[in-house]
Amino acid sequence: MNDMKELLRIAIQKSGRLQEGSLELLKESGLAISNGRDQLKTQARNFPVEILFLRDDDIPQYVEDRVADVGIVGENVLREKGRNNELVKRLDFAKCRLSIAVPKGAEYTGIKWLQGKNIATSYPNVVKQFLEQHQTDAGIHEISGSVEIAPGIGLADAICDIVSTGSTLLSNGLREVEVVMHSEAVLITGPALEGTKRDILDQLLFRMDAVNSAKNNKYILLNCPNDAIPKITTVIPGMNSPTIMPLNKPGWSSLHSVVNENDFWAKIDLLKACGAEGILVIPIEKMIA
Ligand code: PRT
Ligand code: ZN
Repeated sequence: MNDMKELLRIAIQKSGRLQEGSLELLKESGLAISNGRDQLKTQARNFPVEILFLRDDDIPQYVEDRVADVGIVGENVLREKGRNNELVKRLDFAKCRLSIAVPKGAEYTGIKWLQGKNIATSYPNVVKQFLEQHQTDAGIHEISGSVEIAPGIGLADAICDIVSTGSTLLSNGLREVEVVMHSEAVLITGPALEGTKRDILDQLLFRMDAVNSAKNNKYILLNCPNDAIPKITTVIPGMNSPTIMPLNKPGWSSLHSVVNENDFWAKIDLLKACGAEGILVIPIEKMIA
């Protein structure tokens, strides 16, 4: 019998903006990994996974070529470089957008303003597709870094680059005028992953779901008069239904539930309006529906 254990090989960024978030997600999914400096690869001690550390731009190709089975990259890189890759899961970190920016003083009138102009970018394929979609013909000048200085030195009329807070654009006298795409870190696979590797990936995805739902939700405890319970239950129904426990004070209960991070503040206001008091909100570590 072949006792060589099959491993799922996961490619993540060696260093840069995706590295920390990728490692954190894998660790929170229960993988015991040590990431020494200058390591090219490492094996999880308690899960059949090997991590490869690579440049993010190379990851879609390595995954396609089966050097790695799955990878974590920005959606922007996937769109630019990926051909035979499948987006398996959005990972909810490294959020940014790929945008077109023009010099602050330019009288930008809309996408047609770009007609006949020159755009500097590290994302020629994405920009080409965007221009085609908007039936606009512009020159694309591919550069690999410091794209934001291109208009200032007369290399281009506009740029297309990653924007997060927008402060890089601002300090280079540029103004964001079109969002070409929104991006976040994503998990990708190559063509049709099967067998043991597929099973390992499914286990890992299950864990990642538990980690991410926990992050997006909070455990909430509050006190309320008993007659407010039905109304509060409609505001925070929880995973199944809230838990109700009597307070020592007649006519009052303690209600426990789960609330989503996104509409958290709006719900707190509603709960207060229903008569809730003593509201406690506690982080959840893992959440399995
Ligand atoms: O060495 P390697 O090739 O692996 O890394 P890299 O230099 O190509 O990539 P890296 O580490 O800079 O970014 C990796 C991924 O992080 C990107 O592909 C995006 O998906 C994502 N991401 C999220 C970002 C940003 N936020 C971001 N702010 N990538 C780059 N930036 C740049 C932006 O271009 C600007 O120049 O950061 C600068 C600051 O942004 P502002 O708008 O906050 O000023
Ligand atoms: Zn890169």
